[in-house]
Amino acid sequence: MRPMDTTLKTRMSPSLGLYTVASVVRDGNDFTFYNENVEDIDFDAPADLVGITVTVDTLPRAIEISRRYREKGIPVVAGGIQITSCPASAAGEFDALSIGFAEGTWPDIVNDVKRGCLRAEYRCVRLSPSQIAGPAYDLIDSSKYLYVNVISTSRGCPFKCSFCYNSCDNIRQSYVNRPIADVVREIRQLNRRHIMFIDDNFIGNPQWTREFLEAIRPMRLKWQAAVSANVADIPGMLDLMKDTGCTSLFIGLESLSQESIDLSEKRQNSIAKYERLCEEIHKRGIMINASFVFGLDGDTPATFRHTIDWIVRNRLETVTSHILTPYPGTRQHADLSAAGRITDTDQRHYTTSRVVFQPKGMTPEELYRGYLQVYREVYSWRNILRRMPSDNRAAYLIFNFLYRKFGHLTESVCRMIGYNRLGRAVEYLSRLGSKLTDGQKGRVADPEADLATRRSCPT
Ligand code: B12
Ligand code: SF4
Repeated sequence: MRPMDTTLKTRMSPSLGLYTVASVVRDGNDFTFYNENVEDIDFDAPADLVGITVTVDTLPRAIEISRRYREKGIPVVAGGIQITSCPASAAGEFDALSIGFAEGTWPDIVNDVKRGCLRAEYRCVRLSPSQIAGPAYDLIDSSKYLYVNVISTSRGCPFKCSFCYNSCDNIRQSYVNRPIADVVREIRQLNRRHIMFIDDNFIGNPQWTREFLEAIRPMRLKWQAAVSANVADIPGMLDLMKDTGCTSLFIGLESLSQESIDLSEKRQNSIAKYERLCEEIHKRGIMINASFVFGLDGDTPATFRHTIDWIVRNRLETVTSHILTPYPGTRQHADLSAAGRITDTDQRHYTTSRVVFQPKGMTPEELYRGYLQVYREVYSWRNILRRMPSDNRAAYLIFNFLYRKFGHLTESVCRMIGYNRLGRAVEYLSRLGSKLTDGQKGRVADPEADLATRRSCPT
């Protein structure tokens, strides 16, 4: 956890990666899931095969777990973002590595384990839309999490920002959407009126997004998603989002320095358009969760003050900050490594809350202090009140106070009543404060009938 986090962060939602692996080869297999953010692993429980999903910071722990199982003679396969981005970092630590999508590797892995001929590497870096599997939601123990109403509608991102895992060599396929009917079916299966789309980029193919939003319009959902900063440049997109129940958009603004943005090869971001972007989103009653990265080469100690003032002035409802972290396999990592600027190679520290490289425009201490200052000041009482929006006040106050300001108190309440119950209560309170939009009123709530009359999307 980062200094400003509580277990509300680590118990926010389950790892969809593992539940997707489970849904790929379901028949005739039993699964046990362990999430060490939530529970201990029972290493004595019987297993024929162990699969671990690995992100950058969890690699060292995944290696420890692997060793314990391998000592018992149980084969261990590692997959996920880190293994896909930088398989070399895990070489020799697992019996097999799964590079890319489980949909194309796991069936072979299971068969090969059964036949006793597991290979060292399995690879699937391209998928067609209909090959994308949905997670086995029915296997999730929802009592452990704040939210299980999380849905992934795509894989990848059309952009390749240099600090993102999407810039890695093994991420060959730039972007692929699932068939709309599959996602609609999943929403129905979850049976919830509030959905979080957790794609890297929900507008990676605007034509798909338009067709999808039209398909869910009759469901009268409230939803949120992550989008790239070009959302306001796509004609009609923000209006359609508003009309179909969008309450909040997560956007990687990353920096207020165009030099830093250009160095990150983030071509879709233009600082000159940021204020208009915020205005256009706010005008439609949608909240903004902006993400910033500090320590890029255009940043100096003055960056923090300037960014905080800008955030408050533009009344951004929520802000997520990161210290630039060079993920192995990314272009950023290659550049910093070549320049001899990586100062800490312990991946447990690669949580975006530690300085693991030598910044250019400030000292590592200034970067760390500035990062903490952003959280402290953006979420001060005064600034929470100054940033207050005119719409969605309930959701705004819940996030700013219950999650950020009084997270430890909320965490204690969760321990008493259960994380999922609190998640449900928050959803209910947020819905009270946001009405059905005009675009949603008077529509029949039968998206499948509606879909049948719609031409299928080419993606
Ligand atoms: C939702 C999400 C969250 C949620 C939920 C996290 C969770 N419990 O999983 C929250 C908000 C809590 C979160 C928190 C954080 N996150 Co996050 N998160 C995501 C996000 C947007 C989606 C993850 C997802 O569900 N994807 C959908 C599934 C289906 O895809 P998948 O996991 O890749 O799985 C596929 C393959 O990889 C493969 N696969 C995966 N696992 C395995 C295992 C085996 C055995 C096999 C065979 C195959 C396989 O098959 C799957 C199906 O195709 C990703 C971005 C992304 N696109 O993945 C970032 C991402 C994973 N997060 C990231 C980060 C940095 C964090 C934080 C550290 C942020 C912070 N500073 O606090 C924290 C860490 C919290 C923690 N330690 O638990 C980074 C990780 C970077 C890296 N290189 O490792 C990512 C990649 C974002 C990014 N673009 O940089 N996150
Ligand atoms: S827009 Fe976001 S998800 Fe896409 S490559 Fe850039 S940082 Fe990664």
